[in-house]
Amino acid sequence: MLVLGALLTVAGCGKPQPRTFTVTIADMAFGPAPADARVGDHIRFVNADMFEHTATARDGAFDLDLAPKASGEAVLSRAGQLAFYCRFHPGMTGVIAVSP
Ligand SMILES: [Cu+2]
Repeated sequence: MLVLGALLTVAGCGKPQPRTFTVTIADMAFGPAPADARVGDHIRFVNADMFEHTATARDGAFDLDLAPKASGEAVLSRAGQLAFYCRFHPGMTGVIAVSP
């Protein structure tokens, strides 16, 4: 019992586990960005559209080429406002607020 208690304490003190959020692309637009993303979390971009799109970070952090019905994943590596867009359709934009 003492050992179990110690293990639980250690696990509870660790960094939060990275989570994976999904941003769906449909009808030539990025869906809503997650509201509480943190550094280390993953963003899964799912292209549900019938056109090819990209999910491209303006700061160069990632550049995912997404064929129709394909998906790709990016890791949020630093805090701040992460702006992204589609290289083929510059009107397609989004922003994720990333907490430290
Ligand atoms: Cu596009």
